[in-house]
Amino acid sequence: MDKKYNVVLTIAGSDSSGGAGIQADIKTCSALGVYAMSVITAVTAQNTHGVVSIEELSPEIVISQLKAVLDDITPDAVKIGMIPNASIARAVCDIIKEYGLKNIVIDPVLKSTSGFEFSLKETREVLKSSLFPLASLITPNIPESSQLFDLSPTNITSYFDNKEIFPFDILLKGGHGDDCNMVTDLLLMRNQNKPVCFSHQRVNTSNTHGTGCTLSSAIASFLAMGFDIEKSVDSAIRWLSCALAEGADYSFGSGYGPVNHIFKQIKQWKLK
Ligand code: PXL
Repeated sequence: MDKKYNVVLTIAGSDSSGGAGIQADIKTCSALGVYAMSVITAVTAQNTHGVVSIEELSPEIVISQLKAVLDDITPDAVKIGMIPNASIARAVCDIIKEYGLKNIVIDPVLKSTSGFEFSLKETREVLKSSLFPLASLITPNIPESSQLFDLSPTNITSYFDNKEIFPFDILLKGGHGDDCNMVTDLLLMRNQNKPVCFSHQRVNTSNTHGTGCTLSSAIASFLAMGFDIEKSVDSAIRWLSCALAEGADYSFGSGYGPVNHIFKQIKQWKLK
């Protein structure tokens, strides 16, 4: 029998301004009707202009959070965002294996929208060698994809020619491309020989803080509902375009504001 509610676990950092990280993930899952559980890896102090400071949690408390929820509740999908250091990366790998977690979507958070570097070289090596191979889908933008995988929209054949080194699907997000009217995201899947292209209108807005977190948790939400990767990616991209478009009059702060995660709910519940 189909479950009435689906569950996503997000493992990510906290954003005090509420537009990215754990906060974006919980808002996204909730807006899409999925129950969100959250394991926090780091606390950032930030606003719409940038990150002021960051405190990494200990691997022990990350493991303790993970075990507490997983001993009780099995998520239908997992979204992984900020992994601030190699010890936490290793701890998350061990737990994924121990609990046999499935439908894992990783947003490789290297930098914030405002340019703050979140990930050091040693962490990136552990992510690449140990964490990414446990995922169903990784969602880098163009700079992340070239840094991590030496893949760009013009050389994606190296993905299809080297499937043994890419045991996961990749959504190469095109938002950093130079076409100011259209964005093309490329979904590279292990069981295909060419990419699936998602071309969509670029939404002209400065409220882009947390778009990566929001997209990856939307994909995890659709996977949790039982859709396949292609359908989940397609639905998440279309939903994010609406949340970006609806962000225009949802402006908080004077820097990069948030997307409007709750555009549907606001319309439904607006008090007269
Ligand atoms: O969007 C990347 C990101 C991920 N996680 C946290 C963040 C940000 C960007 O600001 O703050 C906690």
